[in-house]
Amino acid sequence: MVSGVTAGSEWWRRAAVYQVYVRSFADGNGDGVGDLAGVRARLPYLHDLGVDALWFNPWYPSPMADGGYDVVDYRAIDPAFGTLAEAEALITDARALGIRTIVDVVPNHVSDQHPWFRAALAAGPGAPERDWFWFRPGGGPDGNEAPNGWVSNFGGPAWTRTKNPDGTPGEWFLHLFAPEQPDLNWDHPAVRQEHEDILRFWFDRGVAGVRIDSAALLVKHPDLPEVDPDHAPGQHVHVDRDELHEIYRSWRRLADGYDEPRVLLGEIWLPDVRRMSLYLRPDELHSAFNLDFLTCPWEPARLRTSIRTTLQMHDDVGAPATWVLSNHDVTRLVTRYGREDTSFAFEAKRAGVPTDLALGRRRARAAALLALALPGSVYVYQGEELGLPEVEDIEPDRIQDPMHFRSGGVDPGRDGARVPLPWSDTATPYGFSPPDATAEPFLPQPDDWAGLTAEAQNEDPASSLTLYREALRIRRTDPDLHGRDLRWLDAPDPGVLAFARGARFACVVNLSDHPVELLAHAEVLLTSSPLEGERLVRDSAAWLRLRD
Ligand code: TEU
Repeated sequence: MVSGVTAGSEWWRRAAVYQVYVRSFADGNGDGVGDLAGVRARLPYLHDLGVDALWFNPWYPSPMADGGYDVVDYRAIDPAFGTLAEAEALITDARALGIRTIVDVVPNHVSDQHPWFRAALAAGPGAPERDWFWFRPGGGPDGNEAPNGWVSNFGGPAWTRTKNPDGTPGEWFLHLFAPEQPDLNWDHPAVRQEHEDILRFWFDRGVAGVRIDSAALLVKHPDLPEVDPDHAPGQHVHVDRDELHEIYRSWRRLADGYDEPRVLLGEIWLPDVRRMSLYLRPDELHSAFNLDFLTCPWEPARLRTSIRTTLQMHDDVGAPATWVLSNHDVTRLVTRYGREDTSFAFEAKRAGVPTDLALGRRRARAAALLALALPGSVYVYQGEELGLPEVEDIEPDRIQDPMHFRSGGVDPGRDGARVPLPWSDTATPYGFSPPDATAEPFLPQPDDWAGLTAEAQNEDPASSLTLYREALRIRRTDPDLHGRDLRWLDAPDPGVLAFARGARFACVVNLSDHPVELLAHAEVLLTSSPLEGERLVRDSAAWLRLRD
């Protein structure tokens, strides 16, 4: 049976990849936490949706100080999620349905409970084990000042002081994220060796590729100097350093050694897209998330520029463009697009901003048709296909995300985009957990999600799920969408984006504040909102078959 799979060794060039945040996807054993049994049971859903691959957020043993991005053992599965045997069965079952698997590797840091970090702490200052990390004495007469002024991505200092084995205050260690996530020292050969072994471990188990977490952060200036805002390109003290490229060249050689070459997908947040494209040269990573598009506001000029720049810079290095509308780190689209400021910026994330969810929902549907019509690969974050909003009223004592705590409670954190999915029924747990569950979902679900369940949407022609399924079907089966081409069309209005693909496919997105006439066409393939006669209403999109 041929399903949502793209044949050939370069499947990743136009794949639709579905992101599974395991903890919140589906709970098979009733403990309120999603698990691999839950995912396996829902494979038919993912197959019907029509995706080519699944990217799993970290599923390894972890104290979950950062939702699994604090890994204790990279070669095992967290017991809350299942076993390695189940992961292997899941990889095999998915592949039998034509769905490939991508796992998340986290090379920048480990959990503070990882055996290496425990050994380094126990060994004390000066021990060789400490060289796997960045331990430094503190400044000031008592050593109680951080070794430098670097700031954590989650807020606050990027350094935490240790206690010596005898209980006295000791050295400090570097963590670009939470203190439970000490940064590894990538200048150390054992660190490099270990990660290549981890890649082989998963590649040998049949995963099709890896998503590389915080891929531009691994290498630090060996002297750990202060950040110089005027640094030369490639010379920032801890972001996007030139030395990174050699690491990824080595990973690429490893990935290319497999009969079906494995794919390297980078999470690279860089404001300079040209610098990002360097990672996508033919002997480095295959692909990277398009975070410029992800953060773009719902504005025609900004989106057009982002699309143009993306296509140009990917063409320059021969890599496929990627299109990402949301992920587990950002505000759900329906909520974001319903606000006055429709861009996404971590620094500006606030709860309680006035939001028009109906408007947001209309725009999110239109954005889906835009993203799914563009050349390259596309990512769908679980729940995006259901049109889920951000959950903004999680009680403080249920919040999990360190971003919330590290900001002193100012930042609402990312839990609102990670609430367990609603599958069926009319009240929590909405089929997320089985009927005999012993615990409630680990994050609370809203009372008003009955209409958003997969079951409620499944056969509704107007639902978000139906729109995604239909768009993914057309994207997969229409040869006009299989090339790398995109031709901008003259739009009837500056607020309209219009482009053609292949011989006769066109996508029109109306971002103006009024309805516009559709382009001349032979057939309307799909629309995100009902047409008004021949007019496309504001904040909506249409896929057309053009005339010969
Ligand atoms: O995110 C990396 C990352 O740098 C941003 O998402 C970060 O949160 C932002 O830049 C804050 O300024 C990845 C994962 O996607 C995220 O979930 C993890 O928390 C993070 O790495 C640490 O592993």
